[in-house]
Amino acid sequence: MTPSVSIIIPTLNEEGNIARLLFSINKEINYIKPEIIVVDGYSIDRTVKIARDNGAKIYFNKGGKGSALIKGISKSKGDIVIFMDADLSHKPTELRRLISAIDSGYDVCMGSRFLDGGGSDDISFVRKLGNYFFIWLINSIYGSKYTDICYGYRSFSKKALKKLNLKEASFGIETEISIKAKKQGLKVLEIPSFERKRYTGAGKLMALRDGLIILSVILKNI
Ligand SMILES: Nc1nc2c(ncn2[C@@H]2O[C@H](COP(=O)(O)OP(=O)(O)OP(=O)(O)O)[C@@H](O)[C@H]2O)c(=O)[nH]1
Ligand SMILES: [Mg+2]
Repeated sequence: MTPSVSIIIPTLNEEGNIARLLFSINKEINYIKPEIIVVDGYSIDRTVKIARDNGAKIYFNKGGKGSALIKGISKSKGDIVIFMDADLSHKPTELRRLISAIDSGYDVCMGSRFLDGGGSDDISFVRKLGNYFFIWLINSIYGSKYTDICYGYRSFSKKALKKLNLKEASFGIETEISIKAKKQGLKVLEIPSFERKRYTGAGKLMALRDGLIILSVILKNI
């Protein structure tokens, strides 16, 4: 049976990216007829109009990327839920693997840029160092074997999302997921993923501010 799939896309001023993304998602997995949920942080550009015109369901949310994803979860109907950025960093050609992992019984499937076959055109030296530090810290504290922590291209079973009961409003949400998934003994699969450079527009993550937030998420979940 074809699984029902919801793709949640948080957006903040992504007018130059969103149509291209929605088109390529459809091209890749049109046969599944995924539910596409865009949760917008009150963009001041044409993101919302373009997303709506291209068939997405639109919701609005104040707060950060994390709270947008949490809102999307509460609205989603699919048995499989996927988080995907709007800036074309996440390749739609990897969607099928994210879906089949959950379909075959995993609770969570996480794209990893640092597994063989993965990579990134989008990560600066400073961010890479920060990522390695956080991966080491989490694996040391929680006894996990993650190869990537802060990357947002992931899929979930609906049941796993309920259990995870996510709370982080910020860019710390991926870290919260990784920690809680390990603590709760969820069945997690990492797959190699290649992160492309954002296609156009400005990134919203600020390395120092968000690095400190991620650190606080790690410490408060101990
Ligand atoms: N709704 C909502 N979406 C957000 C917010 N901040 C970021 N996003 C979206 O979350 C996704 C990831 O944000 P990015 O700015 O691409 O973060 P990043 O990939 O670390 O940064 P770049 O490498 O510069 O692209 C994108 O789809 C953004 O539009 C927010 O406050 N609200
Ligand atoms: Mg990005």
